[in-house]
Amino acid sequence: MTEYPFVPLDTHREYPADEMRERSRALLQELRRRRTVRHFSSRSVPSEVIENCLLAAGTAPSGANRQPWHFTVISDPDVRRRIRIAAEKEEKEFYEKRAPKEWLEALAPLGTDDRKPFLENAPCLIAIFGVKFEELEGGVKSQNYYVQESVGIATGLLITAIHHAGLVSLTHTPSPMRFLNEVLGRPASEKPFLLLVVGYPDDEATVPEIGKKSLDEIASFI
Ligand code: IYR
Repeated sequence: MTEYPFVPLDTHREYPADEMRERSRALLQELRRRRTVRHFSSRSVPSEVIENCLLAAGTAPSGANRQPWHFTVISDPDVRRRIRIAAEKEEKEFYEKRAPKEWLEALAPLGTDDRKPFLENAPCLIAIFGVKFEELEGGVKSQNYYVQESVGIATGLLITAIHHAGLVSLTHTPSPMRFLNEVLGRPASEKPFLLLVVGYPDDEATVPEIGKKSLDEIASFI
């Protein structure tokens, strides 16, 4: 059993109350500008920006610090096409057969359907996997913990970093997503979490006029 050395916390910064208020307000305003976008330009994105955003996602807390995530960045047009074909096949089943009426009614105002042109138009797809266990030397399995929670937090940071860099994203969840393992050559120990579509918005991009819940609706203080 190895123990980590413990070192003084020297990265924390405390701000005067006014500055803290201002910083919290500024980040709120910045995040309020984020919109999920479904219409992408084909303009390519700088790879260093994507790399930095992935490293930002990788700062997320995780169960036992196992960092149980894997990101596959797909810019190859042939692979994007294969993903589009496989995703549209599943989505057709979903919209025509699998989805309960109530679910379809919830989606109707957003105008989504089984066509996913953004999987080919956008310059960058990031397939996010939760790593259930690592295979160590000699076939020994090392279990990961709180994989869904950890990968969810990392994905939130990734979306935030992408927005902060001035790009837009779309969380796409074709269901089921197992085809991603096959297309991207990932092992069965990795479970697809979601597909993040990343790029610049198309010049004609529109977004639905929807709002976010108020503080009263999302929080209680006792
Ligand atoms: N996966 C489908 C359906 C879908 C489901 C939810 I919940 C959404 O918020 C949006 C879409 C699709 O991507 O179209």
